[in-house]
Amino acid sequence: MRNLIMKKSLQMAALLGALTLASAANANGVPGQGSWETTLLARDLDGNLVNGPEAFYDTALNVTWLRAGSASAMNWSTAKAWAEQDRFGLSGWRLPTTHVTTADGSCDYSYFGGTGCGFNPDSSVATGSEMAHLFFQSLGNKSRYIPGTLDDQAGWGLSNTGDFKNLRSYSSWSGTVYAPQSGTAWFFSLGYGSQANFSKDQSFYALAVHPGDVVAVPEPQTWALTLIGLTGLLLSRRRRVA
Ligand SMILES: [Ca+2]
Repeated sequence: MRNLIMKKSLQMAALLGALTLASAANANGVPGQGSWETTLLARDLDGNLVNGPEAFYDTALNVTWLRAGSASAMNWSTAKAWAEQDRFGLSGWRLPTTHVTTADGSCDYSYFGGTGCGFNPDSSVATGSEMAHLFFQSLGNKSRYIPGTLDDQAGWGLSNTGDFKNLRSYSSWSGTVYAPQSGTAWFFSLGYGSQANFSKDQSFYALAVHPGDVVAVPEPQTWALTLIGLTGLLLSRRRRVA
């Protein structure tokens, strides 16, 4: 009975965590915290090095994260459409996925010995969700509770946003639908280091990822200019030889 009450109150805490807006962090990355400095490789996708990278190749997950998260909170369908739009001449972008370990796809509370739901969810490459890996491993952030306890953890929250833009201390949609209730989908709280499912009508933020390493795709015009440049170079060389 006590366990049930505790579980209910934790579920409530997880939901509150999903809805509470702590801040819209956009600070510089924290050196030495997490692996982001070596595992998130800057990718310039717009051919302009002055404005910085547009994405980061995640060497651990083998996906490329769009540098800028969504500017606003959206319901799940809108967030999915936002993530899946073509960018830099490239299709195939998507919302991050959640790895669900239970047979029926339901919640398996991590603070009761499970892996997929609540605070401190699995963040491993093989069996964790992509956002959990980003939050815990790459950026070295901490969940609200000390793993296996109900005690607040010093320094919990989104203390490191790496070099991302619009990475907010708020919930972010996963592209994975919650199988037992198709009207809901998984989310990850970048404020509390927790994940669960919530009604698709709720407004959450979104991140976009692309499978593999996305490198700059030159526009046809750029190719043409490159060819003209090379042809000119060859001609001038020939003239010099002659
Ligand atoms: Ca750029």
